[in-house]
Amino acid sequence: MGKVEKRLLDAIARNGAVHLTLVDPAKQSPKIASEIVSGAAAAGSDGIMVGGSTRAAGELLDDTILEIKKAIDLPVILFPASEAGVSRHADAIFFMSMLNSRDLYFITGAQRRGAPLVKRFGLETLPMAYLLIEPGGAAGRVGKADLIPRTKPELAVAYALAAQYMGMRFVYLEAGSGAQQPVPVGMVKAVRKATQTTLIVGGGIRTPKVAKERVRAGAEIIVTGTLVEQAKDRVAKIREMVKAIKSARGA
Ligand code: 1GP
Repeated sequence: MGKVEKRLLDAIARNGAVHLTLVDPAKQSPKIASEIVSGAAAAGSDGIMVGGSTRAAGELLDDTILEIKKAIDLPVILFPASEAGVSRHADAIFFMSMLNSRDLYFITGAQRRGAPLVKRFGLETLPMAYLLIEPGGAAGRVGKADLIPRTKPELAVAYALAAQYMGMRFVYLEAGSGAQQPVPVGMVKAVRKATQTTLIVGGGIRTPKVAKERVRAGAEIIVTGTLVEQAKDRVAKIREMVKAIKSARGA
């Protein structure tokens, strides 16, 4: 296990759950991205995920990561939409497969193309199953996902078990960025109960209450993107979110 994974697991062991801040390089300049993550770090977020859009690539991706790393010392984990989302400047990469895509490219194609680069850059890999739940948002559309219905937790469980049996250590239940409805609590609970992987939940989580319910149901990593992009009083908003996530298990 690499350093970043160990740091995440240690933080989960200490606090019950952690918060990751998602930054999409296509949505703001590298300078603004560094301001966003400085706020997130001050508020107690545990790491930064970079990616989430097909335009998050090349120089813009590299420059965003370099600015982020200048500003803070939280781990920076790539969250690539394709092989173009690999950067030598990150600390680690969610080496992910969208198991419920209808397109082989998102299951093994991008991975085959990206793997030699990951090796060349010496990036730490965090093997992750990326499961798209209704409504799925842009990630679901772009990734041609056969969306898991909100009413079918058993289907999410089946995919998550398959991921575990294939050796993936992380499962991400994704409702899509900006989703009106986050992943249902019952689905989080069912996946938690049936599997031992580290469980990530994201998409449409905007309030501490919604985050807390999902941590109590078994999520160990909560991802928010939109919240940090939009918030005027960003640090206060993330601080409330982080507090809810880290106190959820004890309370
Ligand atoms: C998207 O789950 C993440 O990949 C974050 O979603 O932007 O809705 O927080 P939000």
